[in-house]
Amino acid sequence: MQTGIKPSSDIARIADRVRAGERLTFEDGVLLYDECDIHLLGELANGVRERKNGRKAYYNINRHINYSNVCVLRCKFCSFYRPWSTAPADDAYALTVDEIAARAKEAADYGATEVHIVGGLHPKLEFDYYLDMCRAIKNAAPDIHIKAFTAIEIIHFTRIAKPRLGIEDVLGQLRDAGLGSLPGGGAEIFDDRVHEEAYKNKVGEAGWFEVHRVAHSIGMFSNATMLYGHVEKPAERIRHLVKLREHQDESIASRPARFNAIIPLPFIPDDSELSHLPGPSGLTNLRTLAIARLMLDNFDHVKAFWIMQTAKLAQVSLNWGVDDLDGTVVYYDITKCEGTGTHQELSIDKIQRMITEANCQPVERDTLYNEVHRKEPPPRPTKQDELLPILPS
Ligand code: V47
Repeated sequence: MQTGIKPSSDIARIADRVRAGERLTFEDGVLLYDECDIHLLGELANGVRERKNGRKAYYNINRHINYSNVCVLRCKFCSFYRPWSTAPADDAYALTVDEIAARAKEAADYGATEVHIVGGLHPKLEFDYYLDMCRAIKNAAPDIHIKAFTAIEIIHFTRIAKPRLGIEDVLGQLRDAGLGSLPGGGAEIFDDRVHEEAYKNKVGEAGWFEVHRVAHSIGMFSNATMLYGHVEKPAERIRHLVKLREHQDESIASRPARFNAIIPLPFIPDDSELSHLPGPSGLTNLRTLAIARLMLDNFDHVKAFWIMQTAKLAQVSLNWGVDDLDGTVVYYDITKCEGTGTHQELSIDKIQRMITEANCQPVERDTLYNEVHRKEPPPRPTKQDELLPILPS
């Protein structure tokens, strides 16, 4: 892509280093945010993407299940949680194990290879609920991969288990019950000031990394996220990415598993305590996805979660460093972009078309990025409203 805009000598030097496959520094990352023209950023990030993944763009057939919105934390950016109370809000909910298993089975019947399950820190659900959830899903849908529970939930489980357990025991028991890998949520921004300002009750950076360190040590893969566009500054985003890169270096060098993907998540202000803030622009989203690709040279995949990035921006980002869009999703309760409801779904045909329109090759993957080749397309519900709703009626 030729833009005709002459980069400053600093940016030109960074561009040369990217083209030579060299690692960028924290200062380089900050400069890219401050100064790099969006077209050059796209060219550079796309070059790295092509070195790692060619023109492939991955998606999966999955189902997100948010088991409960009751949460003790009260993070300011979150509009999903309902506080625990003896008189809970009308829309506070917790699905039963049977309801979750029924949704997983339904997903598997329609071709899903993964359920992605996260929820709030519910003060009354016991650790057995989460173990039973995994067992019931595996019973109902033996082949489905369970990617579940952010690092924050895992730490919560160490505290509610009776007797209390360490992280390794919690992960070991969940794995025996059927857990396959960890999603990347709950990372937010690894910075004390931002933590204090926006999610001060939440387990911080040390706890988040400890859970992923233990997961990688026992051979369990995971993802990483960055929630940006609220009270943090660009330099704090770069520091967050550098911390993830350092952790990934260690996992690659000394552990049997590592992070599969980075998922930069744009802050969606609606209905949160930070709803007075504007949220990041589309251009900031594109810039952040591209910079994540450039900074995280030891991550194989950069995912644009279309639910939060919007389908159109996610499509554009396939030429700005991104090689993965997440999946069909179907229901998502944590954020609702631009007035969408809980039913947020892209059909397989639609995802494939989006990818082809972006001049990429659609590749279905499983959770661990093995390619999935099907003889026939999976069955689909004849009518959408035949699907089980997210909440029991
Ligand atoms: O942990 C909460 C974030 C995360 C808001 O691992 C918000 O494959 C923006 O982690 N605006 C959940 N973000 C989503 C997540 C995820 C999504 C897709 C794929 C993967 C993966 C992980 O969403 C939460 C929190 O960090 N979040 N509220 C909000 N208002």
